[in-house]
Amino acid sequence: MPERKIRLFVAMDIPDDIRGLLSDSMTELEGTLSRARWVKAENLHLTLKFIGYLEREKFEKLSAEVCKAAERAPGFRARFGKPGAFPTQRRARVMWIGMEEGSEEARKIAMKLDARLEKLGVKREKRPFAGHLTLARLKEPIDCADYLENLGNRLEGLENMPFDVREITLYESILSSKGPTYDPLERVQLKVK
Ligand code: 2AM
Repeated sequence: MPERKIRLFVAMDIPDDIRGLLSDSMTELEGTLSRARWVKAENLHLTLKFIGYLEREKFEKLSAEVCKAAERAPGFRARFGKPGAFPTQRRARVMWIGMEEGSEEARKIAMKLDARLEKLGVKREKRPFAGHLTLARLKEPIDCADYLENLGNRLEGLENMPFDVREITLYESILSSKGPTYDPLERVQLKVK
């Protein structure tokens, strides 16, 4: 891809204690599910808007639109819940953790971003927003019901770990043969309630 374009997305970050808990459980499961590409602990995030490749000269305008969307969206309390899979548990391609609290607020931010960034030529998301934290991607679809149950037991504590979301982050995604690196370019504060 030419240097004049950068690959971007907007995400919600997660607190370090949750990152640590997820990372421990993922490491324990990794050995039993080798056909999966597990997300590196430092890369865990909840995507609000995937932007894709954008011409560098449009970056300032895009960043300004992300700021405007954030300014109008109040900070909120979030809590992760149970693991799940897309498209279904029996033919899973992606394993994730769902949001027990805060999904409506996250959806509203995603909608605002979708509408604002369309003006800059970013494709609107066709699928309904489903806030999720991706843990693993499968090379081929598998029945992952047992893994999800196992994961759910290990991650029971998550439901008692609420956290405040006060900002969103505009990331550059740099792809390489070693996997993606996510570079935070801007951290944007949400509206103080
Ligand atoms: P996912 O967790 O649903 O897979 C950075 O690539 C992030 O953007 C990923 O976490 C991914 O979310 C999300 N994303 C959404 N649509 C994408 C696409 N078409 N290509 C790559 N990533 C996408």
